[in-house]
Amino acid sequence: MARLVIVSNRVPIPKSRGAAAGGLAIALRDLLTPGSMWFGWSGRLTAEPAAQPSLVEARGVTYATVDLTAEAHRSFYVGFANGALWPLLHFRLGLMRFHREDYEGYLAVNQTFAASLEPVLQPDDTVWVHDYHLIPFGRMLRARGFQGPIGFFLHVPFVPPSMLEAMPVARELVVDLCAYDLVGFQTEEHARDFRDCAQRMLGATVDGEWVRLNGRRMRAFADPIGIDAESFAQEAGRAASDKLVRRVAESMVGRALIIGVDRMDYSKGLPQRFEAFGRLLEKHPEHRRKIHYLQICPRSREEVDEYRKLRIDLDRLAGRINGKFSEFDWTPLRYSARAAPRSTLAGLYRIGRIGVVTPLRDGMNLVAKEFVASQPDEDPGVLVLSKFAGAAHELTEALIVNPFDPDAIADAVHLGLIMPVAERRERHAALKAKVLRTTAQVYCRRFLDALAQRPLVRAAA
Ligand code: GDG
Repeated sequence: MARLVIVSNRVPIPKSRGAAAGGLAIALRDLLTPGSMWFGWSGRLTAEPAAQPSLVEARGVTYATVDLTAEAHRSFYVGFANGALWPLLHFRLGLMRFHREDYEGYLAVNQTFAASLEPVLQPDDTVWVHDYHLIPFGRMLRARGFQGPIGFFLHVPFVPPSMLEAMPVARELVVDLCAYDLVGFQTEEHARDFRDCAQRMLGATVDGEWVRLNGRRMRAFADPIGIDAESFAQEAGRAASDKLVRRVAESMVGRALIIGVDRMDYSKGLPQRFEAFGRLLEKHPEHRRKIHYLQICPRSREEVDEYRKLRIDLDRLAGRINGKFSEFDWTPLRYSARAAPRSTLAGLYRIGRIGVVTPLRDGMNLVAKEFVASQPDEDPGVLVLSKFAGAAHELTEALIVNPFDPDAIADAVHLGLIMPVAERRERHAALKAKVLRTTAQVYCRRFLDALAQRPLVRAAA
């Protein structure tokens, strides 16, 4: 059987546990059977990185990592990937900071990665590349002579041509995506936007999911990512005995818990959500003293200015809401910038009466699925979900809101708080069935099956 090689920016080597709060590490955790390899950045900055990857083996899986110089990391990761691509792909043109030297650095790091992976590849390996940090990687690996299948999955959204064109190197990015055999997106909308870009910007021919460019065919399809729903649900059940979960439950003294869990990122719509909570307490004073809103938002990407500004905004907003509505024995909003252990998180989702997931734009959003999986079937809570999260394409029984409208979020939370148990059960049963169906395993299998069809595709092209 062909060996699977995963390539991603960060490599979650099992012993470095705490590092893996991101969605990708979790989705791929179960895919790596003995014999497979995971390649990427070590997380270390060194003055003179070795050309060969350093290899660590854990449970039969080889983790191959390379170091970066501080300057390469700045231009590749902070500058181009997170300072230009991330805002662009989340529809935030105003936050996009494009500098040609950052793009050069991005290309150079991709080239370094391709140069150090290629010598350790075997001819019949299958290579699966992940996310926006590594768009040119496939073309570069191909140029070094690797002939096996190379697939790419974009975890974040994609944008229509009119928006992508604002990026000065848009054409290059679309050409690079077309160099893969298969590109997967979270939703059909993102896949279609990409095919439109290939057609409009490169003159490619599009036929259903297939894109033909310069006599070569590639496929761009939707493959929504999921979670390991069964085991998450079990973990949530067990977590009732978690010390921290018990302490939170006791501190609620019968009040309803509204819970939000997000990396501290401007795409997650946190200021609007905080504002919505203030609106809820204003418009529906009957809920005062009867609810608590707990927002867990571990800090992320603090090297990027915009993220530091967000932290300051949230501190200010939280202070304002608590200053306005707190009583001597009731604080409406609790907000923590520290990461919680995964089992605690599962337990907190379970005792949550309302899950608020209101990103302004999100590839999928796994928190929505984790909240659904964790809820008790007999007395489930309600999910309030942004229409701009990929998850909203599947989880249509949630209360779907426009995340730019704090009043609409407040109204949905109110509706969730007063919703009769029969309706909550009905919605939850439908949502849970979906989360159990589109799991992380199903997502991986679909992608790898589609990638395995590629030799036939070549023959047909
Ligand atoms: C990208 C895309 C796409 C969060 N806080 C803590 C914690 N988390 C975990 C959550 C969840 C994961 O991190 C976050 O995943 P999301 O999907 O919500 O968002 P991104 O990190 O932006 O992920 C996204 C995803 O990739 C997968 O393709 O869905 O659209 O942006 O699993 O539970 N985990 C722990 N403590 C925390 O405090 N342990």
